[in-house]
Amino acid sequence: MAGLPGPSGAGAHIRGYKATLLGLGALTALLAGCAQQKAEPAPPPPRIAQCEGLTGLALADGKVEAATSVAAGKIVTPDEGKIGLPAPAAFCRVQARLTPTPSSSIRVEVWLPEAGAWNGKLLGAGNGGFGSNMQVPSLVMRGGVAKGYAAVGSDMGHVGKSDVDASWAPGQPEKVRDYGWRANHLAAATAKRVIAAYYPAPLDASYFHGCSDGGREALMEAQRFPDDYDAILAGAPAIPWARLATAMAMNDRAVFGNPDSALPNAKLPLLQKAALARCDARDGVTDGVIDDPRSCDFDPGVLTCKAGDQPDCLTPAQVAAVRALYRGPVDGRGKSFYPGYLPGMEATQGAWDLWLTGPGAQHGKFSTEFFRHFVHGDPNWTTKDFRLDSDFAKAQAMQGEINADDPNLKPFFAKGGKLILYHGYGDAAIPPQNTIDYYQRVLKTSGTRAAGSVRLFMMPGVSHCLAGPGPNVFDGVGALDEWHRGGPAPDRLTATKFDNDYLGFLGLPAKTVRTRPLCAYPQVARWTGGGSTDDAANFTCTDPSTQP
Ligand SMILES: [Ca+2]
Repeated sequence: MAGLPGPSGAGAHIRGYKATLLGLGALTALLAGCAQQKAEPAPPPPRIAQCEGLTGLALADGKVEAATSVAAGKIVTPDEGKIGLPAPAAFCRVQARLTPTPSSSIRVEVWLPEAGAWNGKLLGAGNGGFGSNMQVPSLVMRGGVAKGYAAVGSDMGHVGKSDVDASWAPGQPEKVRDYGWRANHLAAATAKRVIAAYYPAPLDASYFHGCSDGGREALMEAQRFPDDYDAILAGAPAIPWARLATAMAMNDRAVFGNPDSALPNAKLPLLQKAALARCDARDGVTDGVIDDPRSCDFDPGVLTCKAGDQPDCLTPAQVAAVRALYRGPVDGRGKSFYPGYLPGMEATQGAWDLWLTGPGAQHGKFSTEFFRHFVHGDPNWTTKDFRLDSDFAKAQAMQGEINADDPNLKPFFAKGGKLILYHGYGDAAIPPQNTIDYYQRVLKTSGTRAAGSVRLFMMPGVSHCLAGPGPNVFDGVGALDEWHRGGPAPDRLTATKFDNDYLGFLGLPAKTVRTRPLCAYPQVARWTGGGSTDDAANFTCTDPSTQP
């Protein structure tokens, strides 16, 4: 394992996965345009058995710039200057550049396991935040290659300082389209052409996995390009972007709009402790996790200071801010604008501190970047300038390129497509209720095939996409694969809590702390009453109305 970054190095590498996995979000007017973008099927290229021989391969919208054999264990650095990770197996690293329009420049990588190790399938990987690099997709691709998948990812067609940077967008409508929907669609086509050129056997199946913005990208593929993938795994989808970004600006104002309402990190444990004291045991297991925090009737008003501001209580302004975060933003008539966040994980590292309340919290950063560069074209705009009516209307006007909340998945389901959605109940970036709402709209809108084609797994105690006190690492792609190959729709998956969830996610050495079933919504996991509560075997998936 020479050269393997230690846990802290890998943790640093992955922090982007938590910090920046956000996404943009609906379009109908562009569908006709999308259809026009579809290239005519190209004849299969002549087969090239040598990896390096793929260099220069012509693609519909570009070419392969480099193809390099990578030995197992060699450190692969997807982005110059960033930390790399060891290759889990030998593969051929194909680097392509696509230029579907004169102002486009989409970097695509396809990672091809050796022919004898290839499982015949393709795994597409989503990005985080505003894209702009290969960091997040490379993690998913790495996991795919470890299991024999050919894998593909892209930088979504632009280079940014980080995936919280949208300063590349003004004056670049084609780059916004590349980010919004085109890059992943063309990446899928690129991967399929490279696969046809390299392997003697034909492609058997293709899947896509993304979380946060990657979840939005996953749904974009299901909604607009139903032929790209056979089955899709969408985590914590960032939809619809205009509403989400607006809600983020409102959440930022709820906390930072008044100097008295800002909530120091040191006070977050007061909230978590009080919420757990009220609701943790109700699910039958006192484990530091509220199984369905939507049912927890915790009011932060019980923590109100008797007088002044003390470290062990909240000021009335802080109580008001926390209530606003739980409730979610409301419009001028008091009507819910977007869902709120749920009690029980306020003090979890990487949850409220990172997203909602800490210095430089991501809600403020993402909403500022979104409104500055996608909406107003004003690099000086701040959330202090935010006005709900005018800003939301302007945001909606541009969201057609990036939004992916169309619940009509009939074409995807009609061809046999399968969709698994997942979302952590402790997510402080994108509210979990938003995904439950989307799932229910899909069932209502997508016809009789929907019930047999989509599953939702809500994850108790799980933060944004990954980590948290609840079991959070699970084999979603494996579940897609079994389902696509004719198995029954998944109703129960097993998730693991590791001592280091990032290492566990990457398949690197980590210690299992606890396993627990994830149950297809609306079912919940209930302890049978015997055996360890740290072992998934002692839980059943059951109707939530049954008493623990
Ligand atoms: Ca519990």
